[in-house]
Amino acid sequence: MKINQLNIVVLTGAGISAESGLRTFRDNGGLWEEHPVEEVATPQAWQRNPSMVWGFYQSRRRQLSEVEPNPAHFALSKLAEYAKDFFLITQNVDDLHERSGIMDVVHMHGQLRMLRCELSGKSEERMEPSDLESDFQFCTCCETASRLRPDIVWFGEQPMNMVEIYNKIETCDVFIVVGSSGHVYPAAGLVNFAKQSNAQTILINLEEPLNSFMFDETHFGSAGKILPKLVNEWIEQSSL
Ligand code: BV8
Repeated sequence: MKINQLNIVVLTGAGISAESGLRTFRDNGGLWEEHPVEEVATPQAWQRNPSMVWGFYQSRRRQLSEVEPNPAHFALSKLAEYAKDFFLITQNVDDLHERSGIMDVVHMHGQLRMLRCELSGKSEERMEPSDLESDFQFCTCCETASRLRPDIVWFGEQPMNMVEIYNKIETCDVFIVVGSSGHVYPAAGLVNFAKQSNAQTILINLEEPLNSFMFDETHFGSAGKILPKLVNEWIEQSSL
């Protein structure tokens, strides 16, 4: 695969951050085991019990400073340097792709680093120590400061940047998915769109996801081991 001649789109899920120590959602010991989705990741949960939801996200926001990118993140930032065009979409809300050196990351499910004003809908980066306390935080955009919510796409809410995402997939040559169980739509359906757009589809995942039949090429195992090897092979092939 001569990656220096290819438009590459990558979609990552919680599995790429697993080796950094961030819990996935649906694996054993995953986030949803203790906190069923409907309790902490829906607008209804936020209306019903904002303190519980706020506590769930504040603990994940605080954890960001305790984790580092892993070799899988760095392999993608290396791939970005060699590909003709590289576009990274992540379902993850952590900042590990940015911290591994990738400048433009499209977070289709939002970001832990950002909080969103409930009144104006404006998002602001709020990661100072005082922003991470257990009390609710308030905006700087309204005359009377309004409560901030996590800038996260909850179930039943529309994912972000979907027009840009579909446009990029429509013209890509290769669509790679790393570390996703294929449970959540529309993210899990993007591989179908990539195939309709005649892209080669490649999966790197620990176990077989729900949508594995959609992939032309599959690599099962940990992304931190597989991805660096694959990217180096692709770079070598490009220089031949
Ligand atoms: C939408 C933010 C429409 C939260 C997340 C009823 C009403 C409305 C919608 C629906 C409905 N019924 C169904 C839907 C659609 C729904 C959906 O898909 N539900 C599923 C559960 C059936 N989707 C939505 O609601 C979406 N919105 O449809 O809007 C709309 C349209 C217009 C206008 C208005 C509305 C919104 C979905 C987004 C939800 N938010 N995250 C948070 O993060 O706190 S989803 C959540 O799951 C995470 O973002 C996560 O990224 C995502 C997917 O999970 P994965 O990333 O795949 O993680 P998972 O743990 O599942 O799997 C990890 C994988 O990694 C495993 O396969 C494992 O084997 C692998 N792995 C582990 N370790 C490694 C590894 N691989 C490699 N190496 C390793 N080391």
